[in-house]
Amino acid sequence: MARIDLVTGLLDANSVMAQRNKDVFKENKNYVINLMGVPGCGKTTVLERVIAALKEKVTIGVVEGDLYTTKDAERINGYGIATVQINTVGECHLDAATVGKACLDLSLKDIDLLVIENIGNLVCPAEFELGEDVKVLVLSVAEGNDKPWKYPLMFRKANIIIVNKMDLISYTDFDIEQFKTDMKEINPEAEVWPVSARTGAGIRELTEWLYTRVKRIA
Ligand SMILES: Nc1nc2c(ncn2[C@@H]2O[C@H](COP(=O)(O)OP(=O)(O)O)[C@@H](O)[C@H]2O)c(=O)[nH]1
Ligand SMILES: [Mg+2]
Repeated sequence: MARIDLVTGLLDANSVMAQRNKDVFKENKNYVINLMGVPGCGKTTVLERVIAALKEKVTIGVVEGDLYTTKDAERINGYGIATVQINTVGECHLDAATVGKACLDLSLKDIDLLVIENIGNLVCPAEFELGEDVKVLVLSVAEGNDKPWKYPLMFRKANIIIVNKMDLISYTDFDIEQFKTDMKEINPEAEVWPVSARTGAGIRELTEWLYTRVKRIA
């Protein structure tokens, strides 16, 4: 019983901070993505593709969540993008207060698109709002068709699901049509974008969609 109260309290406190972040993002006209998915699904690689496609058109900022290292932030910095690193030191998700604090190191008023790469995990990040406009989940074809059913909260909360590593699909038993059918049941509102961050297939459609969204509020 005590554990349940503690968890509820934590989530309530997080919601207050998430709303505060939302207000700040709105004031600064930032379109904010919470980028989620398991370790290795391709979050950073997809982000690199998006940056390469959009960095001349919109100003991008990135918050990189990682357990211990700065490896992803170094990759993103290589593109000349303002990046802040959060090391959670074992925590399996980012929370709104930590993100709000990290954003103090970014010039939000100059940023159109802010991407927050969350900790690789299909469980906890789904529960913690960060003040984002959109939750983007990356699922790679190597993860299997059972994942929406095994992690329903994440798949219910995601607004966009990027099915990545389509270049590898013939080596797996992943069935994209079955996935779309499952998603119609679990979360019919979610948009499904099959891409390969390796070959670039599907990336143009994704970035065009994103560009329209960013422009709408910038
Ligand atoms: N074949 C293939 N490999 C990919 C693709 N996207 C990412 N990878 C590889 O998957 C690994 C993990 O990618 P990364 O972006 O670091 O994943 P993250 O942990 O989710 O950020 C790296 O070796 C990438 O080169 C893809 O579309 N196809
Ligand atoms: Mg990464």
